[in-house]
Amino acid sequence: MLRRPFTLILGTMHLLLAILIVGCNAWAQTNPVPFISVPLSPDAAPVRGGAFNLTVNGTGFVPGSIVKWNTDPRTTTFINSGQVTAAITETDIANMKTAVITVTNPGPGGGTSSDVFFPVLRAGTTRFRAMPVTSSVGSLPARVVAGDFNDDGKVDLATPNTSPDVSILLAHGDGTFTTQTLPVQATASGLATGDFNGDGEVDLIAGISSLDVADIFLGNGDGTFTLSSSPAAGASPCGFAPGDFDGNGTLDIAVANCYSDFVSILIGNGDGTFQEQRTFATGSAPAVATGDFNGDNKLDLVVTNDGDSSVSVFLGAGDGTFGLSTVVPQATPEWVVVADFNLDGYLDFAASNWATSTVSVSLGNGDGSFQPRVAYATGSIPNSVVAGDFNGDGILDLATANFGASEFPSFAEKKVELLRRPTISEPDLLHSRFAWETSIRMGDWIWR
Ligand SMILES: [Ca+2]
Ligand SMILES: [Ca+2]
Ligand SMILES: [Ca+2]
Ligand SMILES: [Ca+2]
Repeated sequence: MLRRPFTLILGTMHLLLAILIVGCNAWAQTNPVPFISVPLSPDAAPVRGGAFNLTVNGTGFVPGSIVKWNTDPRTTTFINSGQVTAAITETDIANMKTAVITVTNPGPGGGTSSDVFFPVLRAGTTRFRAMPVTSSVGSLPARVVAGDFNDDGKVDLATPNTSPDVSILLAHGDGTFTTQTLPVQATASGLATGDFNGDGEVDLIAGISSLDVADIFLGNGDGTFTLSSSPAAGASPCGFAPGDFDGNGTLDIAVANCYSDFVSILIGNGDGTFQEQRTFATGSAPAVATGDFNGDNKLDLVVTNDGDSSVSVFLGAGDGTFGLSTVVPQATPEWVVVADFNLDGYLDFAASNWATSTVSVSLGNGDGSFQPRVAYATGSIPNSVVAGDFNGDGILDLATANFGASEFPSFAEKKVELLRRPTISEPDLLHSRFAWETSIRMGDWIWR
C-alpha cells in the first residue's frame, strides 16, 4: 500500500530532475571569448566631458557580457551578439589618460577580449603630443604590440627580437619605459597578445620562425611572463590573429606562415596549451586578421597573399574551420587591418601593398563580399598598416610604416621610438624600425 505513493513521488522526482537537467543544459550553453571590432563609438572623449554611453561592436557578446574600463566593470547593456553599450562615468574621464577597454563574458566558457585603447583628451586642443621618446630593446625589433601587462592602467609594449628575445616595455606613463627581457628559443619573428588561459591577464604568443613553433607566454599580471607551451605552428609563423573560432570560451589563434602558402589554426585548450594545428591552403606568404564579415556571429579571416597579389576571405563555420569565400586581386599585400572605416556597421579591411606603394581599402557589404578596392598612395614600400583616428574627428585614418622611408635606419637598430609622423596630423605613433619588416602601433603612451 505504501509502495504506490512512494513510486509516484519517485517518478515525480525523476520528472523534476529530468526537467532540471534539460533546463540546466539549455541554460548552461557555453559562452565564447568575446571579440571587439574597431572603432569604439565614440572612439575618444574630451577630458571632464561628462558621463556617456560607450558603444562596443564586435562578435560573441552575451547577455552577461561586462565592459571593463581598465580592470573595473561598468554598467553594461546587452544589445545583441554584435553590440553592447557601457555607462562611462564622469569620474572615468576626469583626467587625461588612455583607458584599456575589454569585454568579459561569464562562464561556462567566456573569457576576456583583447585590449582596445580609449584616449581621454584635452578638449579643443591637438589630439596628440609630439614627443620623440626612444627606448632600448633587443636586436632588430620586427614588430611591436601593446597591452597593459601589469594591470596599472598604463599601456605597455612588447617587441620580438633577433637577439633572440622578446623585450617587455613597462610604461611609466610619461613616455618612458622599464625594459625587461624574455628569452625565447630562437629569433622571434612575430608577436601578438591574447588571454590564452582565461585568467584575465594578457598573455603573449611569439613566432619562432626557424623552428616552426610559437612560444606561448602566460602573463602573471605583474609584467612578468611564464613560458607555457611551444606548439608547432606551420612554416615560419610570423603573423597571428587570436579569436575564439569555435566559440567554446577558449581563445584560439590563426597563424600566418610567412614563407609558405597556408594558414594554421591553433585551437586553444583554455590553459595556455593548444591542440595540434589544423592547416588550410591560401596564397603564398600570408598575413592574417579576423572579424565577422557576414554578421553571423562567427569570426572570419582575411588573409593577404603577398606572393600571389591577392587577398582571400575565409568565412568561419563557428567550429574552428573556414571556407574560402572570395579572392580579391591586390597588389602585393604585405599586411592587413580590419575595421569599419565608413561606419556602416559592416567590417572592412585595408591592405598595405609594398610593390605599388599603396594602401587599398575594401569596404564590406556585410555578407562576406566586398566592394571594389580603392587604392591610396603611401610612402615608399609600406610594409604594415594600422588604423586609428589620428585627427580626432571620429573617423578612422590609416598610417603605414614604410620600409623605403628615407629615415630608414641601419640593420643594427635596437630601439623603438615614439615619434611624431609629420605626414599625418599630430599623432604619436610608435614606429618599430627594422630591416626586413616594420610594424607600427597607434597609441598614447604619455599619461598626462
Ligand atoms: Ca592570461
Ligand atoms: Ca576556442
Ligand atoms: Ca562570420
Ligand atoms: Ca564598413
